[in-house]
Amino acid sequence: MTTLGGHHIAQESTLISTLYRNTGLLALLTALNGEGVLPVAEPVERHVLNILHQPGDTHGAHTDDYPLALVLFIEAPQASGGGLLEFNPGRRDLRSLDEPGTCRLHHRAGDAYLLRSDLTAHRVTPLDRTGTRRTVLNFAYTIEDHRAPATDSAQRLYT
Ligand SMILES: O=C(O)CCC(=O)C(=O)O
Ligand SMILES: [Fe+2]
Repeated sequence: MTTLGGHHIAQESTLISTLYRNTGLLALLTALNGEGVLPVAEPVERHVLNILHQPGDTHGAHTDDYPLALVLFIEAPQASGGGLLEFNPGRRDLRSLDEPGTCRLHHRAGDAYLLRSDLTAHRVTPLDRTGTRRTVLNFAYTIEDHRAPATDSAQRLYT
């Protein structure tokens, strides 16, 4: 997997940083979430690019530092090509992904999903073909009174 942190994206693209803070988008996310959704101030993790581009590339099981992830699909393989999102609704423990109830979803370029990503373990299944790419923008958002991230894993992945 190749990643690009938000600080690099902001240097190269005003479009993505502007879209991230778009008031209409924030209003939509607040309506969907049922409570106020706020942009993340931290520059590395607030909007990142993740590219799976080699057979076997995967995004392993984890939970996110911030409460909400809006994932926008720029490129995606066919459902048979891997790159499927897996999560077990309401389950935070990583083992839940190997237990009954796990959802496995395919997305196409142009799709997006919103996930309560700090409380839901999630991962992306390995790409299984050459010549396909799965490229997503992940916009992280927070909510009032959310505590600061407890680990440095995002810094290690994106800087
Ligand atoms: O690519 C995806 O669908 C998930 C991305 C993700 O979990 C992340 O960037 O933290
Ligand atoms: Fe995530």
